[in-house]
Amino acid sequence: MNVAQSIVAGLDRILTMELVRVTERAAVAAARLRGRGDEKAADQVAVDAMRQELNRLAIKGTVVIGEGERDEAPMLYIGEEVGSGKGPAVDIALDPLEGTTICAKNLPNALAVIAIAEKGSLLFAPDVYMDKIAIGPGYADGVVDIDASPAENIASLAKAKGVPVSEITACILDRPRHGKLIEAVRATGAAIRLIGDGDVAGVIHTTDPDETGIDIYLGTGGAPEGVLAAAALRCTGGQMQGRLILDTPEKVARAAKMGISDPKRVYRTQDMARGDVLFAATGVTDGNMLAGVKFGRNSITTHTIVLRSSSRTVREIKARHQDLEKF
Ligand code: VTB
Repeated sequence: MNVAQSIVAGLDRILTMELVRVTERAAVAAARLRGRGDEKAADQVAVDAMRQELNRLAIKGTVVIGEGERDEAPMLYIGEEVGSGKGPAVDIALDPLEGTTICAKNLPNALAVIAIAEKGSLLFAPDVYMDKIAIGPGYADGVVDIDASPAENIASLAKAKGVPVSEITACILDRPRHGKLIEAVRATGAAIRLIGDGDVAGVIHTTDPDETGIDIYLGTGGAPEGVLAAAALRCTGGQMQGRLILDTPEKVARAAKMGISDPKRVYRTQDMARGDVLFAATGVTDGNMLAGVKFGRNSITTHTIVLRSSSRTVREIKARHQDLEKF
């Protein structure tokens, strides 16, 4: 390792812990508005809180996946410069409240999420749908394929896992557009966990099937959420493939403006999140992997997972915050 590399590695290590504060802060803000039926308000407080904490980090960050285009999001918009400006140039993908509806209804798996990567290494994805397939670590490359049928993928995964197909559970967003997919998966005998929102969590859940009960994620969701999930999988291992759904000339043109010349391209995990990647997610509501924020009489408890691709370290941080003024 040369000097420059060791400096980068050192900065990364510090940033790993710093990132935890960023998602913790956003999660606590959103959690205060859990179950209030107001998606927008919960999202807004999470955005404010995340931005405030992010601007304390010693980075020269550019938001590449954010709250929207500059004209539609006043804060954390795509292209916004964040951080103190003193430090490494990094790309940032974020979702201060992934699952605004989940939070508003106080259902499982709402998260505050962020990924940081070396400049130029996160896919600059337009806000369109992405077809996604993901499985956890420990499988040979190519066990599943976005172009294979659901039946083929599930049979192949079951074989690789050494279990009957009936012991495989697929996670799918509960949407009318997934009617055929759901039918096809059910026909195999596999189980489905239908989720209302939150496919970043859905994809990440494939990385720990023993804990979450999810073996495979299938279906279409937001492309920005796809990049965030890919960043997590880069750190934990696991395989993800995604293809943007550019089904109108307008979407093809929008993607082209962002540098996407092949509208049919299949992106693998490492195509969506290259180089050194850090990822953090804090639970807002209780979920399969992360507990939600707990408000005690004199303290607030948060549960965060923080990942680093270069070392493949998976840290879970349960924090009891007693200085409540900062929240
Ligand atoms: C998913 C889901 C998100 O958007 O990506 C979904 O994970 C896709 O859009 O939590 P539709 O709701 O149109 O299906 C969210 O629900 C919101 O970002």
